[in-house]
Amino acid sequence: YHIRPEAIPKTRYLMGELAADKHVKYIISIEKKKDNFESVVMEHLRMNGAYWGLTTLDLLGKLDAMMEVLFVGGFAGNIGHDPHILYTLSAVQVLALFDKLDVLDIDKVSNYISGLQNEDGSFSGDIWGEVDTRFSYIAVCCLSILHRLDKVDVDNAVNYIVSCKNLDGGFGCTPGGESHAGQIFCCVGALAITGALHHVDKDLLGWWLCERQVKSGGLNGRPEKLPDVCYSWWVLSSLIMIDRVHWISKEKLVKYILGCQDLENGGISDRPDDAVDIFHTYFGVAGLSLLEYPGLKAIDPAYALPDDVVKRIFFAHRHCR
Ligand code: GRG
Ligand code: ZN
Repeated sequence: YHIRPEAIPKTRYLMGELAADKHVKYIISIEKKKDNFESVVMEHLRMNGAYWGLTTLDLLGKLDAMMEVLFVGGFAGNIGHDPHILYTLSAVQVLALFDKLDVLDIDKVSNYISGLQNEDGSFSGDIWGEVDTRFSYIAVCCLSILHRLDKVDVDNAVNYIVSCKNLDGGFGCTPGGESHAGQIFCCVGALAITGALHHVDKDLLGWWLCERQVKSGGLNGRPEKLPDVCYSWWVLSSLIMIDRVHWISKEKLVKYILGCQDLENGGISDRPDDAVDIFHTYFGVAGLSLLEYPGLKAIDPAYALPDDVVKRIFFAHRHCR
């Protein structure tokens, strides 16, 4: 994409406020420094990086102002890499952000996804067959965005997710797998999208999730673990989907996220004083959006896309279906 850095205003920020234009600058700078260490490590994740960076810009209200996108559809992590359902979702999300879903061969993409469903309702991530509730979420989310949920056995997909539910109310990767906030987001998100949230014990899961808030105000992903900004997404979106967000302190979490900013060069890290990255910058801003931080667009907790984008997907193009 083409960038106009001169369009970014220069502001000095105080601790305790969101350094919005620094973060815009940071996101844009990543695309420019394609061969530094972080970029090489992240190369296989470029499609996910595009989703994290571009969604953050949209939440900050800077998507249109900053760039035009020259986008060629592809569903691998990068050009020339193997396809995987993880990158397929990021590609679909990026196209949804730009209202360009029509460039897709929707039958081809939805056949690829439905071909990954197994007998027991689970989904594999690619032809190599690893099974994980992350892939159930991705399949359901992608097909819903493409209006093609009818291409898979939704009841069976729901049954598999329910079989990954634990006695503590949480969910794991596979049946019997330990509850983890990331997997909980995937399972609750997929159940929300398919209208099957009645399978969740909201009080039990809400209790487990709100116990993720630690003294500093941050959230961890499992008992006894360190807090990390990305759980502001995984935990908070789940709490919102089950109507239990008032069980944590929003003020303390806002403070924690703001304390993980690099106020000088932009970007957000997992914990205060760690190095920033695009993944935590996205989850920090998305978390603040869920917390209704002023000046940010609202984000949908199940689709992980701005509310206006989700509205456009399900209402604006009704006549096309
Ligand atoms: C559209 C937002 C969105 C996601 C797509 C890929 C995916 C669907 C979801 C991933 C869910 C997941 C498993 C997130 C957890 C990521 C993470 C921080 C893992 C680290 O786990 P550990 O055990 O670290 O290494 P902890 O924090 O427990 O010490
Ligand atoms: Zn993290």
